[in-house]
Amino acid sequence: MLKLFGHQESGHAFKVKLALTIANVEHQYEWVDIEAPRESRSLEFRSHSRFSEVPVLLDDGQPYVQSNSILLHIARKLKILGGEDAVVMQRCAEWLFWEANKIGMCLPQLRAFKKHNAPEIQGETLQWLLNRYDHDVGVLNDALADGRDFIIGSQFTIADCSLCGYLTFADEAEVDLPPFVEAWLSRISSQKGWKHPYGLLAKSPA
Ligand SMILES: N[C@@H](CCC(=O)N[C@@H](CS)C(=O)NCC(=O)O)C(=O)O
Repeated sequence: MLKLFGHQESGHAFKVKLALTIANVEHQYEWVDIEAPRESRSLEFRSHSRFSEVPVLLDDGQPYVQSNSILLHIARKLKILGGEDAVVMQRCAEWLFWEANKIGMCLPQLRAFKKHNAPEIQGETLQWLLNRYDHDVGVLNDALADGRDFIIGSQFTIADCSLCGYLTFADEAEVDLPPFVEAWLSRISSQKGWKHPYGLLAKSPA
């Protein structure tokens, strides 16, 4: 049995929830109050979350942490979303590592700045993040410009789940989406079962 711990504000948790939902994998979901002090979270969550963060996935009681690593586990074990083929899985892993260091290292911070006016993200730091986002989203746009449906090709994979985790919140970060990225996000949101993180990861899912 799978059990996911998450929160609707977390693009990292969204990546995993989206993968499980679109692949129609049965799982339990527990909402974690990530705005509350860490020590107030449930004992089950605390005992399994090595870094005290969501997402955490329990698979038969074994904890898996770090969103992209969880995605690799799900795909490989269940042979879904790219895990059916070793070469596709390798291409997915490359995009997952790229995401963690690129989109995942500017867009969550830009969103935090716009949403919470994060005081540590100002001036030159803010400009650096904006430049970084422009570059990173450009790389993604160029990759999608050949007309492929999803980032690896015609198949929706864990790489799409990872890359869209925070791009789904681009409006809140008040950044632009180039045309091929916007069209790709729209194809993702047309997948059966897709919901915005605010619905999919809510305390009491709609
Ligand atoms: N690198 C981690 C990032 C996870 C993360 O930053 N989680 C945040 C929410 S987006 C969290 O749990 N924050 C609450 C806390 O740190 O107490 C991943 O990919 O899973």
